Amino acid sequence: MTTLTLIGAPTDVGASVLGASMGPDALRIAGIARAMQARGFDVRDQGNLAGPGNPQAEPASGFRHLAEVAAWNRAVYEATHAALQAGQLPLLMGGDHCLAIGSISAVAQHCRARGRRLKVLWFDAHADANTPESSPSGNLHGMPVACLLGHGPAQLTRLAGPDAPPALQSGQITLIGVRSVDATEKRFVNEHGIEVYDMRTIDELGMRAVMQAALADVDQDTHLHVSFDMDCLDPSVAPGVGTGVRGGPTYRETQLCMEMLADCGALGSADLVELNPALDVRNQTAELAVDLLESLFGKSTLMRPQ
Ligand code: 5AB
Ligand code: MN
Ligand code: MN
Ligand code: MN
Repeated sequence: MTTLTLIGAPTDVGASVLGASMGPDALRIAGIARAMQARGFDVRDQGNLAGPGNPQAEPASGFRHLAEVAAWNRAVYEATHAALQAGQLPLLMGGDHCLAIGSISAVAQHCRARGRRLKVLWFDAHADANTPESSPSGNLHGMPVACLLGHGPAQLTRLAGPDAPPALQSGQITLIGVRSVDATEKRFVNEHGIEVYDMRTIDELGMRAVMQAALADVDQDTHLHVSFDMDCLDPSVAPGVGTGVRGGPTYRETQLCMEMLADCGALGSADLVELNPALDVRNQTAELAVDLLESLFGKSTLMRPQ
């Protein structure tokens, strides 16, 4: 039986809208542990990591809260790495999306040490590819993709050690659901040749073809990491997010993504981030997150034999 380790990171230091810090408890209240047990996992809820509070300070040299973001990411890195080393499947419960720097850096280090191929699927309304030079806000939840590719402050690009290479090469990450991209991010994504399935592509090709293409190079030897920003979904179904953008995938389209990810059988770790209970209505976005995670981990409504 696989052990699924729930890692809570209750912080919103990477965002300017407050509230994502309550995400882990909202997921617990929505029954994440029970739902994952029902999927056949031995579930260990590690509780919440500790870290600095949110100073709500103005940006300094292009960032808000760099020291605090670095401290949280070090904690996420250590917890994620320890879980992977113990043969467990870590599920990061954020928290804002800056925390994926820590989780994915740990996954990359783990895969590097074992010679395993890593592929990251990044579900998001945003590209999260700003650098401190380009960011319009200074918010570090808008920069994790750039940091993971080695563009950002050393405190965040070298979590695996002073001599570690960037966590990812640009061919290892695919962005899905994108519809709000800053001009500078567009340039970054294009210059680095990052694979992107934006909403227009999803409209034109349909979610099934997009997911088939995104998973085309994933095989049984691949460690697949899913970084899921709840604002990927249309805000009409997922209101509990700090930076919602209309025109996202529907409930069914997102379920199909999760089901196809489950079918590929390569999932090794995941982040569920940017859930903001302060903006939610009766915890429905947390319940939706648990519902999607059930599908991601193999719950199926399929009525025909496969
Ligand atoms: B999220 C914006 N591009 O950099 C910026 O929610 C938004 O993790 C970032 O995807 C949104 O501030 C970050 C305008
Ligand atoms: Mn994001
Ligand atoms: Mn987003
Ligand atoms: Mn580069």
